[in-house]
Amino acid sequence: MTEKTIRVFSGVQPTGNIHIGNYLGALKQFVALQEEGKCIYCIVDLHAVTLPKDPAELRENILDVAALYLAIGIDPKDATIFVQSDVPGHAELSWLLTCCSYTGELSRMTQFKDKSRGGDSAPTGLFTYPLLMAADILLYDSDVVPVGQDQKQHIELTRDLAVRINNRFGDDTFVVPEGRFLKEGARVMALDDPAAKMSKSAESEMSRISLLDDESKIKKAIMRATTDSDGEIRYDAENKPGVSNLLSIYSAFSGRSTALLEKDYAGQGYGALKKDLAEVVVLALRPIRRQYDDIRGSQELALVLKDGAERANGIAEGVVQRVKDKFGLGTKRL
Ligand code: ATP
Ligand code: LTN
Repeated sequence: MTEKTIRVFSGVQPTGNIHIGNYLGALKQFVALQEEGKCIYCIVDLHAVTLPKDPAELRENILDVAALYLAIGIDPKDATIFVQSDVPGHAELSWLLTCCSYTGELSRMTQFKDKSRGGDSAPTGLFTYPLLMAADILLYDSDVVPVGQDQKQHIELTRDLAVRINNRFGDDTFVVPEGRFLKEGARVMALDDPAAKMSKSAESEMSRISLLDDESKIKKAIMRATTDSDGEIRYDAENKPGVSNLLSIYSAFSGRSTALLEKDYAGQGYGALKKDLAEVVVLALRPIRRQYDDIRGSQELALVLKDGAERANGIAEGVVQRVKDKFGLGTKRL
């Protein structure tokens, strides 16, 4: 086997309801990239508290994400799986990046604009959130960051910060990372409102399919998905967003292109497409659900996270020290 030289990093927030958008946009890539690189997958709990969270629920949600990482096929012997707040370097590096960023560039982040809705009482953590994300990535000298389309702007900011700081302190300060986005699945839309991204926090359960939903719920959400009235199964994201979203999801799960799916379903109605899609999704999620049920209550989970935190800290401490040296901080070098 050839030595894996690229470093892959990504994170998921422990905020419940992990859905097929998270899976198709990000998690599926996490699994595939194990072939290509040394992978580090984080459960970003510090990001989760940008909005108030119930502590007991947060603790459960952290374990849920860890179990899902294992259930989808991330191998903890090879990949590092850990919880962000177990590694102090994230918060430390985040401060240094804060001091190299501008309020203007943070104000332009669309996720901040959407979540704060323009008011001046938006939580400060929501505003500085992208800097913590940049710290997550830069802390591990990451080359590749698999994420959904909605994170593109945050990755660009991370790259801008890395280049800016490298220009000041030298190119050996940070590795400039690249985002990795899939062709199908990078932006899965809500089933009941194809103008909105499928989201963990949407009120309606029918807007999403969570990875742990039971089979009848999966079928119900797909059969009820918003389409249109012209009855033609054709991929046209602009004019037929509902049907196009279903075709994208189908394509991402089956590996069949949307063009081939259009041919398969020529002359058939939306009912047939939805029925088959429900079957495809149920079959794809069934093994994940089974694995998850085995892992979630096991002792293994805590051990994986403890080992992961040690490995992650081993890398992070070195990088934080390197960056502090560049800034002239601390006394380690005296
Ligand atoms: P929310 O849905 O509440 O906005 P989130 O799902 O974006 O939260 P995370 O759990 O951190 O927050 O997301 C994990 C990964 O899933 C990220 O890489 C993100 O880009 C991706 N992702 C999230 N929603 C979608 C979606 N609808 N389609 C594709 N990828 C998505
Ligand atoms: N911001 C991301 C979650 C996230 C992340 C990261 C993704 C936090 N840190 C580092 C990739 C790399 C989100 O909201 N989906």
